[in-house]
Formats: sequence, C-alpha cells, structure tokens
Amino acid sequence: MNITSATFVKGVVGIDKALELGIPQVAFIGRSNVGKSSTINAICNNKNLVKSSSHPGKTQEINVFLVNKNLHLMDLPGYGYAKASFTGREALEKLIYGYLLDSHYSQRKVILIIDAFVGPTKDDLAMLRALGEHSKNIVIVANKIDQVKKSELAIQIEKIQKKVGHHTLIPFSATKKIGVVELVNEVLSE
Ligand SMILES: Nc1nc2c(ncn2[C@@H]2O[C@H](COP(=O)(O)OP(=O)(O)OP(=O)(O)O)[C@@H](O)[C@H]2O)c(=O)[nH]1
Ligand SMILES: [Mg+2]
Repeated sequence: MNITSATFVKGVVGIDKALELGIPQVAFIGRSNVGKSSTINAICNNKNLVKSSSHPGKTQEINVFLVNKNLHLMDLPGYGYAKASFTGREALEKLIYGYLLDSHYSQRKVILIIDAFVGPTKDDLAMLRALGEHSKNIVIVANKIDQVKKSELAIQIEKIQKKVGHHTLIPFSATKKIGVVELVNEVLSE
C-alpha cells in the first residue's frame, strides 16, 4: 500500500460541507508542536504539503488533504498550547472537540501523535480516554524517536505502551522518516 497522490482540499474552521462529503476520514491529533503536520508530510512524501513550524500553534484550522483520490487526511490544530490567548484557545478546542467528539462526524481512524521522548502527558491521556469513550478506532504514533537514545528506545516504547494500553503503537520519526511504511499501512487500511 502506498500514498501515490496528495493534494490540499481546504481549511475548515467550523461546520463545513467538506466534513460531510462521504469520503472516509483519518484524523491526526496531538499536542501542539508534537509533529502532526510533519507526520502528514512524511507519509505523503512531500515536505511542502503542509506547513510545519518550530513555533507551537502553527495549524489553526482543520486542514483537509485528499490522498489517493479516495481518502481525506485531517490535520488538526494541536491541543494544550498554553501561550494562546484564552479566546483563541477556546475557539480551537471547540473546533477540535466538536469535530472529533461530536457524533455527527466519523473518522475511519484517529491517529493520536505523542512525543516519544516526553511520553504521553496528562492532556494526551485525557484525549485518549475521550476518544476511547467515543469508540474511535485509535492508532498511537510515538513521534520524534530520533530524540531518544538508541540504547533507551526499546524501554521507552515499552513504557509508553503500558501507559496507552492495548492500542497499536508505532515508533516514528517524521524527520528521519522512520515508521513511515507502518503508518501508511494503518492509514490506508480499514
Ligand atoms: N527531531 C524531530 N523534530 C520533529 C519531528 N517531527 C516534527 N518535528 C519538529 O517539531 C516542530 C513542530 O512540527 P509540526 O509538524 O509543525 O507540529 P504540529 O503538531 O503540526 O504543530 P501545531 O500545528 O502547532 O499543533 C517542527 O520544528 C518540526 O520540525 C521528528 O520526528 N523529530
Ligand atoms: Mg500543525
């Protein structure tokens, strides 16, 4: 399985027809700056598809991408960006939670990205719990494994697996393109 084409469809900021086209959706969610946009670029093999940034809070809309002409990848804004203004944060949270947890919308899969070095934070575990309560089909990506010492990686992944429970966990690096094949398979399979 391969991603052979990827194009930007549109940025969504609220209720939008683009969310209801009947095309299956795979959503990418995670803390601000964890590498959601970079992960989409890595699996689409196009570093310029989505704008990423070293400043948290880069993605402010739900950016929709059409891959292989039959699947929508949804790049969400990050949660937990402490420096955003209260109203800004509230609007983003409404957008994220509205889309992910409102029963009106459904995702074929939700890819929850966490930082492999930091491990799942309180916010990540709260998101995981909420997704579980809404019966989402969850895959966890531990991004930035290039920042974990090679000798400590196996133990770190084991620790993360214990914290996140039975979900599929993919050790990943968007920068070094590690885990791309595994994640592409998860994204493209039902
Ligand atoms: N070392 C390392 N850095 C990474 C990796 N993936 C992303 N980054 C860096 O992390 C920063 C944030 O990346 P983004 O892809 O913009 O993160 P995001 O989760 O989309 O951020 P928001 O849109 O702000 O929520 C950038 O400086 C990236 O270069 C990785 O695998 N390893
Ligand atoms: Mg982003």
